Amino acid sequence: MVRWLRTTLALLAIFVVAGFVPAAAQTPSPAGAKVYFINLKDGDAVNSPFLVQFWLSGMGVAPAGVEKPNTGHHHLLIDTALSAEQMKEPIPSDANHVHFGGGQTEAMVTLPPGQHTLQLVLADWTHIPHVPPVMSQPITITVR
Ligand SMILES: [Cu+2]
Repeated sequence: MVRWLRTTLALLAIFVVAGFVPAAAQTPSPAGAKVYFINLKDGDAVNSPFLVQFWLSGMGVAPAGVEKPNTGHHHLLIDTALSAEQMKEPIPSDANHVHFGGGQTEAMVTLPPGQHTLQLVLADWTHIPHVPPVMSQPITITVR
């Protein structure tokens, strides 16, 4: 028992010294889960502000902070993408990464004229994308 404790403490010390922090756990998604835009498709032209409607199949929507299997909340990526590293972390919150932590399934979006890319990403109650990720294809739209 004492030896076990000593070994455990030694290992912990090594982790601390090495700066090793286990990554926050990612939540599994069920097979076949999909998220996509209902009312927009690649190549569309819109007037700003415009409505964006989110569809989710194979999973449910739950507000941020509510831990429940096979659920998540929507995120809209605007003119950006998540790197492989970012896919394992809470999604940033800024003008390019919009959270719908209240469980919203649509939003009015205001963007300046020009081309913009939009992508939907579902993430778990702590804002971390699922494994495998549940995300739409990015679409490019033109704001008139
Ligand atoms: Cu979020």
